[in-house]
Amino acid sequence: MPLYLGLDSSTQGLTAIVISVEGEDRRVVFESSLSFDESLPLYGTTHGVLPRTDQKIATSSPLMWAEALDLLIARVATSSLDRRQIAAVSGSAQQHGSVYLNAAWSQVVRALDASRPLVPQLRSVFAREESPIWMDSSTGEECAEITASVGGPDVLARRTGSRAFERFTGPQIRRFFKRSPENYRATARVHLVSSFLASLLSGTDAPIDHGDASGMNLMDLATRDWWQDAVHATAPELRDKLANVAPSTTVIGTLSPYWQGRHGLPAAKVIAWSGDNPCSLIGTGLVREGRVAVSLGTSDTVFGLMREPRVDVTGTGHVFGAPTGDYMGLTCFQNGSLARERVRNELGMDWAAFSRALATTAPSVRIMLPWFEPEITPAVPIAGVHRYGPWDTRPEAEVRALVEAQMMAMALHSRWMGVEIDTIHATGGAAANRSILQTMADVFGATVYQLEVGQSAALGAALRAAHADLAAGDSPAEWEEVLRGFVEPVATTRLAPDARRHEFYRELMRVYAACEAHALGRGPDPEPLLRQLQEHA
Ligand code: XUL
Repeated sequence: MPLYLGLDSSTQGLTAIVISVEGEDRRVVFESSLSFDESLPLYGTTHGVLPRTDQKIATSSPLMWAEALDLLIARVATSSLDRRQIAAVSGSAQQHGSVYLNAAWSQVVRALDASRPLVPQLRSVFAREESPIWMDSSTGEECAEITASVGGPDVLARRTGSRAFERFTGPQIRRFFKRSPENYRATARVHLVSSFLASLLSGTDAPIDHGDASGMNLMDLATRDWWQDAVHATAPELRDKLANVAPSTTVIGTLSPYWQGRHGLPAAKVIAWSGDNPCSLIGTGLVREGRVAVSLGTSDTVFGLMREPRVDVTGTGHVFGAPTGDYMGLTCFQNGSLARERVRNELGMDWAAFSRALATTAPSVRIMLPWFEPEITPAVPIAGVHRYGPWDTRPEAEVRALVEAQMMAMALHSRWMGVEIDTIHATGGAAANRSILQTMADVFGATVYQLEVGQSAALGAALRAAHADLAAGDSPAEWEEVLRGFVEPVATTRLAPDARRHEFYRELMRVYAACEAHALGRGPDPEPLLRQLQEHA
């Protein structure tokens, strides 16, 4: 019975899911996660991020990601699974983060020695010890330079799927080139987190898949290849330092002798890795246009499949390649679970009390802009929480204001996708919290479902492995067939919107938009609007 392994290297940890996809016996047979902070404390990360001296800079350790892979694969190999049945492996990783490797890399990765752990063998391959990750917002200057060089934000958005974003890999590479020209010169290969880990598994210099490549401001969405103008605008001689791009379904090789010799795994196929959001698209079952998923993780994201790339020229969202060969629209918010956790901690609550706070309060006319960290959507370079309206200082009111703000921001800033949202598949850690999901249903005016498997990125990676393995054999299967039984929304978890509350939120969202504009210096004082709504309510 073939087994498929999906890995997800997220901001805060690494997860493995193994599925069995045999006839009607379709289930998750293994699931395990580790937290970087807890399992690998020597690296000194907090929530997976290295100590920060500047709120705009966020980096992590590629060596730590590699060590986590070694640790978790050991867990898979020593579990009660029949590991010889693993037929294919794929993965998911936090998007945009980049790994800078020197000339020794390609040889070292090909010749990893199974008698020694991974980490000491990799110490000498980095041209940069730290990897900038998606939370980094330090490249405003580089974004402007790249944008100007290619002919403006609209051109960049139409060609690559996004205007220049600080966390995208192109601007990050440019900053590295400008700040550390020597180390940039010593860089033979720039990988994404996804293609770096895929390289380690396959013992090759893996390609970057279309899904993750479209988070770089470097790939042409139409040709699905590097776009020369953007590559030139980013840094000199960059083309040679970039791996090839390839469809997400590409079989890039087999598990290298290292994994076979050290952990007793078979020569399973390694399928190109992708970003966590493209993998979650599969893991939430969104292989047709129409529905969206909301992922409540370290970042909160709203995404859905698109048949044709409808690029957002207003500059809020992104169009990425989808693992199905279609496209996906996505809007990303930085103040996701860490903001929820922070408010919960400050109020001295546990998650049960946090949920109770939501369940026992009613919406009212006040607005919080929850920018505890610099925000991606809308672009907020300097962190700062703003409050409008008569402030209610009760802890439960603070919780409600935060969650309502997050949901209103998501509803407002996903309108560009042009999808009438009536059904949402909720995923990510906080999707376990039904009070948060009820607020989501009320704000969006949509029915919200939870999914059987919460770890949608790792599940999506495992399902991609299954799909690619079947496609490479005698019995290729449609995506729907591969997904069947894993991703259907669970009917009993259905949360319907409260019509009266939704009516209220539609009004409140107009006020929210006005508060956002005001806080960003782009609109008048929203107090009259707030008062008007109060009188009306
Ligand atoms: C998406 C984004 C985040 C990361 C973190 O554009 O930046 O969702 O992928 O997981």
